[in-house]
Amino acid sequence: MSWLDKLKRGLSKTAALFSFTAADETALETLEEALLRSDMGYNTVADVMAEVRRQKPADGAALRSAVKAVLTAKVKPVAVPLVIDDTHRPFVVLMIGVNGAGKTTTIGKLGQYYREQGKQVSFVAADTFRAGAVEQLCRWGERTGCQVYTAGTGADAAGLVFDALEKSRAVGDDIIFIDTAGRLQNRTDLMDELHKITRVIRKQDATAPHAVLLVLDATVGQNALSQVQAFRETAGVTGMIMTKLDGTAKGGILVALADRFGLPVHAIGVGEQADDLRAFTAESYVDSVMGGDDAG
Ligand SMILES: Nc1nc2c(ncn2[C@@H]2O[C@H](COP(=O)(O)OP(=O)(O)OP(=O)(O)O)[C@@H](O)[C@H]2O)c(=O)[nH]1
Ligand SMILES: [Mg+2]
Repeated sequence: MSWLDKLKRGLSKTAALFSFTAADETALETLEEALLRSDMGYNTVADVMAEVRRQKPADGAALRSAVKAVLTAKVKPVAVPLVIDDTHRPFVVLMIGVNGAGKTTTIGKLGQYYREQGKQVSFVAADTFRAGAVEQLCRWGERTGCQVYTAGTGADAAGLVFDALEKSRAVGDDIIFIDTAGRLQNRTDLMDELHKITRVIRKQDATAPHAVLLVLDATVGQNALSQVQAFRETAGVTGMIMTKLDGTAKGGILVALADRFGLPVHAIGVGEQADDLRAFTAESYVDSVMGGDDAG
């Protein structure tokens, strides 16, 4: 099954609602409901509806293409790939997010991707909080041929990060991904730990971290908004990766996020395997939300 098929399968529950036989009030109501069900949120839906109405679509096909155009325009500005600036060696990427969002898995996938590009990549197991977290990242290291820096469960995460960056620079890594413990956005103690990690990174390289990636689980729907809000303020998020789009009908949340924050969405997760990560593009995303491959 192709990744687009996986994505469509996840979103197909909403997709069926996007074929219209007319552009009348009933169709517009159906459209509004479909957008709300995809977890786009009231404000964004109201905005989309207003723009669609302004275009005065004459029939079902015109309505469908109007929706497509409006959604694509909203999402396009945030479809920005992650750029690895190779003047930084290593390019330091800090991965953050709530528990279970997919941080560790996404690091594994990114490691695989950049190894295939010929980069020398390492990981830091700075989730010293959850039992099993170090081992999980080590398995990804073995699978992808990336060095993993560890200090074991219970160790000081910031201390490990400091040492790992020093070693990484010494061996000439191109990229280093720092895995962190999952933390709820309202846990100030854990948010403080994140600050401490950032401070320690800057001691090794004043320009780092070069990317702070917030990993978001698409299946949480509207809750993603408060996660972005909190992590953006406390951790200086530079971009996002949305996971689990293969298993959800709530993919509309991405439009709400684009609308509200305008932060780059670098990639999307469409499964649990090493190659289940895709660049995020507006067209394929909107196609998948709307059911895609018709003339509309
Ligand atoms: N279907 C699907 N599952 C995913 C995806 N990304 C991650 N997962 C699964 O989600 C679960 C949690 O992933 P982890 O990578 O451990 O998440 P985490 O953010 O590191 O979790 P903590 O370290 O506990 O905070 C695992 O079972 C992953 O296999 C995805 O894109 N699609
Ligand atoms: Mg993890």
